[in-house]
Amino acid sequence: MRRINERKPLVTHIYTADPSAHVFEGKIYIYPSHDEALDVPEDDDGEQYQMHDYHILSMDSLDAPCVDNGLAMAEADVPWVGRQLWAPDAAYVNGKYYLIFPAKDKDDIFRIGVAVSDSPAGPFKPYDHYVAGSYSIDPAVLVDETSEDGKHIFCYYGGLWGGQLEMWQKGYFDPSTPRPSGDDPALGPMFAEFNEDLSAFITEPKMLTILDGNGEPLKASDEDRRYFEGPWMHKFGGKYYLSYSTGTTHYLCYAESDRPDGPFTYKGRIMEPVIGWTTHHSIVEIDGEWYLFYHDAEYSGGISHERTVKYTKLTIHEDGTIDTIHPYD
Ligand code: FUB
Repeated sequence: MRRINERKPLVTHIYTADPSAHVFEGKIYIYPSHDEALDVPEDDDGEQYQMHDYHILSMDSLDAPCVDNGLAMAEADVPWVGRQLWAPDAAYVNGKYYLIFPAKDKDDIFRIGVAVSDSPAGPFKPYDHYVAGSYSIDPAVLVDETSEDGKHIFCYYGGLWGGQLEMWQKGYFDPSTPRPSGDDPALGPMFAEFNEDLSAFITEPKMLTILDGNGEPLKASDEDRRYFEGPWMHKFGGKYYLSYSTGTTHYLCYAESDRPDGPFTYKGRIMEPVIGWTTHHSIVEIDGEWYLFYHDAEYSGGISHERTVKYTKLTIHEDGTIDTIHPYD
């Protein structure tokens, strides 16, 4: 039996995508990107994703209406930003709420920025600089308060193609860098630890490895399993579960590790492809049950950059394995 809001667009007055869901102050808050119905030709660099601001959504419960809390932060508020506010996440640390977002700087290079608020709904005031040493897209933050050595604020990020991750393989930004292919090891998401006010990384960013069942790194040609974009991290039974989109093959997959920085071992598929090119999600525990927040382009009739966010129940078994969701069954 499905809940009344389950697998339905949570709001339709604006297009929303890339939902990062959290429970803050007893409510469900969703931090999406804000798609715009612009007539921009689609390309592999994601020019069709011209997003200019963020609106935070919230629900009193999974069965309550979803509320748009209005403008939370706009491109013009951020001194270092040139364009394209893509998929954000949020975190609560020491009494403050943080919006962690990717955007292109004035040189058209994706960086990661942070903005602060006293309220989970914003408005968010951005730091005047991007996080030094950050690049690429799709930050996801785990505030890990249950690790053996105290609290950590981990950031996972990175995306291929328009997300520019391949362009940093030499250690500096070079747009002509060839993409890994064939038997080359696949690129993985980036990992770094934030300081307490999320104004800087306190570790050198490093790329995470995802292994197959034989302990070999996934290959670039393994497009059904290799990382593309949209990382998320949840902890379950003391283990770390990295989930992500495979991009070109449109799956949401997951991999497991005993450590936050891997190596991770590929475990399986969380969701079959949705309508639209992109798939991007978050996983959150609400009242003792697990839910997947995701988006698709069903409401817009399949227009890839006119997406709406949805949620559905996720079944996680005691050993951490996750049942695959068929989104339109
Ligand atoms: O929303 C813009 C981009 O599309 C995101 O950063 C990717 O994860 C994909 O969903």
